[in-house]
Amino acid sequence: MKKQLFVFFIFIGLIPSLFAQKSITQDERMQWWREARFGMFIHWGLYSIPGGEWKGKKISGIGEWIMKRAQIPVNEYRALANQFNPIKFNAKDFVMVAKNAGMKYLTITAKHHDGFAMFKSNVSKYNIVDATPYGKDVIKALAEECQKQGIKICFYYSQSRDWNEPNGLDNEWDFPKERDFQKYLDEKVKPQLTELLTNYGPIGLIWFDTPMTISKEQAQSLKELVRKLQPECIISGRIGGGIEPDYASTGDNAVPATIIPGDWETPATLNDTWGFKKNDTKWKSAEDLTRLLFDIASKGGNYLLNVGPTPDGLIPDASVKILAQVGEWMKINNECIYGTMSSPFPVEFEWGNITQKPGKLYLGIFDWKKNGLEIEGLKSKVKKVYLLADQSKKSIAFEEIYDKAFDHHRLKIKLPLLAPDKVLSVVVMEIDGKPQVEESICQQANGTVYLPGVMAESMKGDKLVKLNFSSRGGGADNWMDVGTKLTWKFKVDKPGIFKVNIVTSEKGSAESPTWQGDHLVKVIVNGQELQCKIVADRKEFNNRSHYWRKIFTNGGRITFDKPGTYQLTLLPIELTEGKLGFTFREIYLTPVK
Ligand code: JFZ
Repeated sequence: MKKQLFVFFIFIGLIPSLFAQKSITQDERMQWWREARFGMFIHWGLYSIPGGEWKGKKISGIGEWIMKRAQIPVNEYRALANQFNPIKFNAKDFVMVAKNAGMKYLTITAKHHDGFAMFKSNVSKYNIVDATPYGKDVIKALAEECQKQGIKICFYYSQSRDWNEPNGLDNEWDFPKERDFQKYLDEKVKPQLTELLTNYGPIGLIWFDTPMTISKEQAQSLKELVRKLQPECIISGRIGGGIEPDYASTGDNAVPATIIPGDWETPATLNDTWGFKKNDTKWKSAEDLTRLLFDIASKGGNYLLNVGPTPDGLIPDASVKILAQVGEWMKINNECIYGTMSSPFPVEFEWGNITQKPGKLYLGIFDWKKNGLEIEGLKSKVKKVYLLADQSKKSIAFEEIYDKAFDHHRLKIKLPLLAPDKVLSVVVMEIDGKPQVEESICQQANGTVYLPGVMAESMKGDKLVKLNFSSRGGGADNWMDVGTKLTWKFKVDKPGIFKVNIVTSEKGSAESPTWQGDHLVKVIVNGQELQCKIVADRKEFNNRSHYWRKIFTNGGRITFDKPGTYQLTLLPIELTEGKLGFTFREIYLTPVK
């Protein structure tokens, strides 16, 4: 009897914990995602059938937008479902492609703007199980396979645009203008999100997109729904309504020029489309993608790389091959990607970039320096240097130099003659404690002084202002007024004559980047004044932001006659009228031999 009473009380005592909501901190929620760094995006839907062509005509633009781009009537587009029969689809193959590339999560379009659900839905018959001859739930198959293979399954869901619903947003070619968006949210979006967050096990994240006019309350109610059903599920950057997402999304294919604090992700294409297009063969090289993966990690971000499966259910061969090549590199070098943090230096280097883990810096070098690499401004004590690809971790010689007069630290690393990897070679530096770097800008080993816009002090009159350099191409966004000026302080230890190169960048859509020049600017440095007109003296492909080139303007010459700390000011005198403004990115001061 006594024992029974004891058991009874134990049971009573446990009741509150049965009802307690397990609360989760933001760091806990983001943990797997920060560790992952690299994921696969899958854009797959009915649009893969036309694959960029409608009634014999090529339709320009991204493949999954064909319904809108060709203004296809709802009834004609819906009929595609009768043909959708991806019999070659095999969830295991999809997940293997991601896994082999070193990707840790997979985000698939559960419903894109066309409104068609790639999962079994009781909310709308317009779904892969009820409306196609195929009749099977590919999302279910993928979710199960991902769980088996230790990959996080995540869902893209278009919460505002729905070209199949009179109350969804954005189909204005086939539906009357008036709509009841709230009704659409209540009757389709929320019930479908509930299905997705109930029937497929734990979901890594929901990738919302193009929020359009969704209100704060509406976006908040979606966030609350996700939190209620799966508190651990991450909410991506494009939920809208000014609602705080769990991480930020950059523009598509946009790689920022510098470190961005906080959690963020660059979604990017392998060619120029997300959804499959028959004629898009503009594949990016595995080399470029690998370098971008490292560069993005160096700036603190995740890389979400897209594949667009064919209507019969295959990831295009070219995509499989490219990702496998990235995977080859990852097999040897993944330590410099998974779970790393951004570089201790605020800017990218001309030879590559840096990631870090406690006690270690990883130099990702794509421009190998057979005469050795010099790092300017690292104050931390270096304990050991070796190649990541070298399993024996054989020490590489290095020298730490401190210039007292300048209070300047320089590290010389004696690299082997041959790069261990043609694409991106990784040098590991073991350091004492947290990395410490000099605050001021240093002249680089090759003599160049690199003055990025983000590192300038920007003033408008006597007020500090903040320019935004995270736009596509990394140029200033919306610099429209002549009142704003930028100033840098920097150390020059190898004086001489220098060329002033003013670099602006293209911006706009990936399909048709734009640029505007003819602005009049002034550069003031060391008692010398230059005035110049921004013209395209040289255009340079930028392997860090593909679609948007750097435009170089030759601004003349300046002299530093002795070593010292100098200051340079850039100010516009006259800005050309127009929407683009002064897309200033950086100044290079390059020594004249
Ligand atoms: C959206 C979609 O419209 C597109 O079909 C695709 O799914 C892509 C991943 O996301 O397109 C966008 C959304 C936002 C930006 C660019 C394209 N943006 O912020 O630069």
